[in-house]
Amino acid sequence: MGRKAPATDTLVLVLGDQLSHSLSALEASDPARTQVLMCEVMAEAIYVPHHRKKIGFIFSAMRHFAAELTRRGWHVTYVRLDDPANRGTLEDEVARFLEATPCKSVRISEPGEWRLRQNMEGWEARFAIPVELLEDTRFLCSHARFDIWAQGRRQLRMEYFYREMRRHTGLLMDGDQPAGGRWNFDAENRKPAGADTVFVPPPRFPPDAMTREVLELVEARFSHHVGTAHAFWFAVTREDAWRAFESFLQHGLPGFGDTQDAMLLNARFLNHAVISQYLNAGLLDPLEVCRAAEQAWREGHAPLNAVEGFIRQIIGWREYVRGIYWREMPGYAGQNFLSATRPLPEFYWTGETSMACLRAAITQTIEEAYAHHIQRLMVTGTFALLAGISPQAVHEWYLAVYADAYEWVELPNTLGMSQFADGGLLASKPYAASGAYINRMSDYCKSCHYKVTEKTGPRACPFNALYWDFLARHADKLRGNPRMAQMYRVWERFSPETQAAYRASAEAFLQQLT
Ligand code: FAD
Ligand code: DLZ
Ligand code: SF4
Repeated sequence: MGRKAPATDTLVLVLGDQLSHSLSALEASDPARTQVLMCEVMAEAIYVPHHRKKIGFIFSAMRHFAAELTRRGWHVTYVRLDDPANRGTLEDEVARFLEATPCKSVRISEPGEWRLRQNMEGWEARFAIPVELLEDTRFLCSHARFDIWAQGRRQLRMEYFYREMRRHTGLLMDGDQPAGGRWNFDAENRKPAGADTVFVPPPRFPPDAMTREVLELVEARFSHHVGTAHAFWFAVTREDAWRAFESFLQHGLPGFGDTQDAMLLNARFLNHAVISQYLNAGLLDPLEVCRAAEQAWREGHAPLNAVEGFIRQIIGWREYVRGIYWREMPGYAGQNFLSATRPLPEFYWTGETSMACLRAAITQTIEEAYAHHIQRLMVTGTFALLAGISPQAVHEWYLAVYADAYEWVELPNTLGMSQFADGGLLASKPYAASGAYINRMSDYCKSCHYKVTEKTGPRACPFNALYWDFLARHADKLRGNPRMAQMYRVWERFSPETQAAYRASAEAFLQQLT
């Protein structure tokens, strides 16, 4: 700080999840006439109590990216969290920079969260210079394109959006037809993992001096946040993130589809890519990873069901939830279709519970700042749904604990897909399930205090009674859903005594939960 530049420069603010050299704000700027500002600020680290590994990852990746920008000839000002002059918010740091270094305008690629966008929309008035918010072109579907697709549709189903994105990107297309003659190979995916399946975990990158300094800072300033910064292994540069992705291409991608929904106590990552934290922070480019996956199939290194499944997650789900987020905010965050109000149980922050599935998913989350999709959806998510936990409390937890969590992607997944709080905008039915599902897809139940085959009583798997209690509690809202009709017919065939036993068992469990 302190260099007086002539007021001819543009200030480009680069956020902690915008670590891409192809960022629209950088591409639109001339390094010779641009001041780049990056700041570690307390407000972004604590608006939810982010996991210590997540803060460590973001700060270290920011510092490495700032150094790369400088090497490429950009004039970068980097504000550290412990800079005594640090004013603690992005807005106040931009103000401080402009006081010392007048600029003629500010340019930013749009942020990924609504709250920050709202805040930035007031900056022009405060700073009395133009503030330009550019589209984030790292996404494959612009806001306008998503709105055109969504316009006039009764239901916004991902599958149809995904087909549009296949045509738009040309990925896995043979002319105007899907490769292999089908858009979706899910029917061949989602098997339990055999006990003898061998999984290669993601590569671990030992922290360099820059990362070690960040981790010390995180332990000193955020020791009250969930997790630990110790045993840190994330990549913090694009180069290493690409190495991690190449390891997945070689070892994980061929079996990706088969074990997509499996869960195992001793294999935390199975065949998952473990790249969402890199994609979302900007270290990896979504189109580039999808093209590499397609090439792996075309060269015979991975089967089509796996590659199609992987590409669908990225150009389908990832883009689709972002489209929903920006279309539905700000009202979306407050939705609570099932009027769920129970506070989040304390064990979500500690992993201390007798339910082996939740203990595994939460302990892993605390240690790694990572859990794979089915752990998030069908273990921590389904339990919260069945137990009637406030979707806003669930949302804050997911946003805090995962290294890949930013509201644009986390909120629709949590509030919509997992908690059905949007009443079915995103998912056609709630992801409710009894213990049988977890037992089929995992080895968790074998070591559980509870018995998955027991339906009621103190040692019965809590998911069982909670499942039927959930259906009974929400019959007025869910009975008419055609995809729930079959389960309601089963419930209605139970004798009044059986129904009462389920409900009493669920009630007893929920009482001790609070
Ligand atoms: P893989 O299983 O290997 O999938 C490959 C990639 O596909 C991921 O890296 C991710 O970029 C993308 N992807 C897969 N599923 C989704 C999805 N449903 N939505 C968006 N992208 C997807 N993902 C986040 O990136 N950030 C979040 O904050 C987040 N919160 C979630 C909360 C809940 C309740 C649920 C059910 C899912 C959430 N997801 C979130 C989606 C998904 O769980 C993660 O993207 C995935 O687990 C990341 O691990 P991976 O890289 O090993 O993914
Ligand atoms: C998540 C995060 C954290 C923990 N810290 C910072 C920070 O200090 N500086 C910064 O520019 N960005 C940070 N981020 C990422 C932002 O919160 C993110 O850019 C917004 O949530 C929009 O997606
Ligand atoms: Fe989870 Fe129930 Fe299985 Fe225990 S028995 S691991 S609570 S599903």
